[in-house]
Amino acid sequence: MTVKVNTSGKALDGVRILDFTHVQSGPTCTQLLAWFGADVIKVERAGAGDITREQLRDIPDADSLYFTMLNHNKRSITIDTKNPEGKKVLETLVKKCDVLVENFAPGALDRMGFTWERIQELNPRMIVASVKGFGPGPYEDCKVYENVAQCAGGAASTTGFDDGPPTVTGAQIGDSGTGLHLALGIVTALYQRNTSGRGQRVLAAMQDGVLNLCRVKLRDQQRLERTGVMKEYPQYPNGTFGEAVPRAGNASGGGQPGWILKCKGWETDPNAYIYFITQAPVWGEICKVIGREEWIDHPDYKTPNARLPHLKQIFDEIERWTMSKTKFQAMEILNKHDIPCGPILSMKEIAEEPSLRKTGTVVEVDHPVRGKYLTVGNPIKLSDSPTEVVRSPLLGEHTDEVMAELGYSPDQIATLRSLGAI
Ligand code: CAO
Repeated sequence: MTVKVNTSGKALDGVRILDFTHVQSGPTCTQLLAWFGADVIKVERAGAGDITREQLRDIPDADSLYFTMLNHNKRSITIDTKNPEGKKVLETLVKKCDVLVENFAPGALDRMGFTWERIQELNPRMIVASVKGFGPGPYEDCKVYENVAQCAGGAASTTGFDDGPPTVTGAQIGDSGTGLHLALGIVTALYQRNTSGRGQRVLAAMQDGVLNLCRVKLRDQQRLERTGVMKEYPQYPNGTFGEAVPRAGNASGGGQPGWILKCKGWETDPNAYIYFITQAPVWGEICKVIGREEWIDHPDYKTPNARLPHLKQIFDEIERWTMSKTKFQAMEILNKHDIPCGPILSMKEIAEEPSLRKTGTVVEVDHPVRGKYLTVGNPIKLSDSPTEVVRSPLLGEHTDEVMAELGYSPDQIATLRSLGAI
C-alpha cells in the first residue's frame, strides 16, 4: 500500500470547524486548530459578535487585543441562531463541518435546539466539543470564568505564600489550558473517526483541566497524609503542616529544591530576580560558584537529604551571590556550570526578545483597523506544517463567502440578511 505523505499543506487541511466559541477557552482551542490548517468558521451574533471584541479596548472602535489575540486564522460569519431562518443556516453548516466547538453556559446549545441527538441526525460524523466549567456533579450547571476554575481546580489553594491568602496565577490555566486540552480531544476524536466513521462528544471541564495541571499538588496531598511533613516545603523544619497541602511560595514543586532570589538592581527593578535550582548533581559547582567550597563535603550539606533542613540558609547564602550580579550575568555564569536557573522576565523583555520573534513564538500582525500589534504565535511547532499567523477577522467579514460556499445564492443571502437571520 502506498502511503501518501502530506508535506506541502497543513496538518489539518480539509478539516472544517464550526467555531461556536467565545471569550477565551474555546477560542484558544479553535485558534490552535486553525494554526494547524483547519478551516475555522467562527459563528457570531450579528451586530454584537464575541463579547471580547469590545472588552478591554485600547483603541476606540477597533477589535480589542483580547479578541484579536485569540481569533487569528479564522473566518467570521454572523448568524442569529435564534431566528428560525438563521437556525436553518446553522443546520447547513452542521452538515458541512467535521467539528462543532462551543463553550456556552451549560444548556445553551440545547436551548438553541442543537442537542447532541439533533446534531447526530444532521451529521452522524460530527464531533461536538465543549468546554464547560465543571463536569457532571454538583456544579455542572454553573457558569465559570478563569479564576473560578483556578480556585475550584486546586491552583489557588496551593499558590502564594503560607502567610497570605489563596492566589490566582497570571497563566490562564483555566481558559487557555482547557482550550489546549480540548484541542487534543478533538484531534483524537478525528483520528478515531477514521476507523469508527462516527462522531462523538468531547468534553473538557475547566476544573478538570486545572487539576490536571496541578497534579503535583494532589501528589503532595497524599504524601502529606502519609508522612505529616513535606521536607522540601518552606514550612519545614520550623513551621507546621495542617491537613491540606499548604502554599509553598516559590518552592520548586519537584525533587530539586529551588527558590526565587534577588539579583543586582532588585531595589528598583521589580523583575531583577532569578529562579535558582540547587540540582543535586551540580551541588559541588554551586558551592564553588558562590564561594562556599567547604559545603561540598560538610555533613550538613553534602547530600540532598542533609540539605533539606537548611534550605533557607542555603538560599540566603546563594542570594548574597546573585545580588552581586544582574539576572543575565548570573545566568551566563550559572549556565557555564550547568546549574539550572532562569531569569524572571518581564512582559516587556519577552515582547522585545529577538529569539522569540525568530521562532514565531511572538509575532507582529497587521490589522486593517488597529494597525500593528504583537501576539503569541503557535507554541507547538510542526516541521511539515509551519504556522503563519493571519489577522483575526472583522465581524461577519466572511459571511457572504461562507454562505456562497454553502450553496446560497446572492439573492438568498440578501433575503436572509433582510430577515435578520445573518
Ligand atoms: N445567535 C443567537 N444567540 C446566540 C448566538 C447567536 N449567534 N450565540 C450565542 N447566543 C446565545 C446563547 O444561545 C445563549 O442564550 P440563552 O442563555 O438564552 O440560551 C446566550 O447567547 C449567552 O450564552 P452564554 O450563557 O454562554 O453567555 P454568558 O455571557 O451569559 O456566559 C460564560 C459566559 C463564559 C460564563 C459561559 O458561556 C460559560 O460558563 N461557558 C462555559 C465555561 C467557559 O468556557 N468559561 C470560559 C469563559 S472565559 O474563556
